[in-house]
This record gives sequence, C-alpha cells and structure tokens, in this order.
Amino acid sequence: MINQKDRLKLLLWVGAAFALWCSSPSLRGQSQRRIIEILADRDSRYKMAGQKHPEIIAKPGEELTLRITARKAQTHNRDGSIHGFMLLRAKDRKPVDGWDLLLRPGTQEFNLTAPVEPGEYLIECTVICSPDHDQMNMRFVVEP
Ligand SMILES: [Cu+2]
Repeated sequence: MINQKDRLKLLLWVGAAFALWCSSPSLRGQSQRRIIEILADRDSRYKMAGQKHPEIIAKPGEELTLRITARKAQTHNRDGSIHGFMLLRAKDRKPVDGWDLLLRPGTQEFNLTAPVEPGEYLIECTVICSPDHDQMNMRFVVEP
C-alpha cells in the first residue's frame, strides 16, 4: 500500500521524466535541426566555410538553424543592425515569411523553416552596409 506522500513523490518523478523527454529531441528519436554557419563579413559579403560561392541547399520545409556571425562593414542602420539577411523567391522577388533578419555585431542563431516550394531563392542584405552593399547576396536552393 502506498501512502499519500509516496504517491506525490512518484508523481513528481513521472513529471520530471516527462519534462526531460519533451525537452530533448534526441530522446524522442527526432532529428536535430541542421545548423548552418554563415559569416556576414565586413567586406559586404556572405561567406560559408569551404565554399567559394556560398549557397544554402535545403529540403522543402526543412528545419534549419542559421548561426550567423556579423562583422560591421562601413555603415549601419539607426537601430544598430549592421547587415540584413532576407530570403526572396528568385522568380518574382517575393519575400519569404519569417526570413527578414537584421543582424547585430557578433553571433546570433535563428531557427527557421525552409520554403516548401522547390526552386531558386536569393538571400540579400537589407542594410546599406557599404558601397559594395549591392553585391551582398547569395543563392538559396530548395531541392525537389
Ligand atoms: Cu550588408
């Protein structure tokens, strides 16, 4: 026979185990988000390690974590952002919901979902960060 106190203890243990299970994707057998590291550099270019012409290739609706490090170019926005990071559909330049980021100096992480529609996309800087701002862009491809 378990008494009231033991029952409460048991309940707490079950609750704690459940909270742990909920907070850990790997325990649930789900795949972790893919982490993509990007440098938004002081020469008004996006850079990715090992890529001469950086591009991101994603699956439709893929869950991504973008870890973006921003270094100040020449100018910045009033709000302190030094580069932007906006995703547009290439064929009509329609912005993708949730992908209009403003970058502060240093490293920030953004959890984002890739568009579900396969095709070509563009990432562009939205902060006039230097005279070279216009060429601050990179490709983003959603594979079918
Ligand atoms: Cu920029």
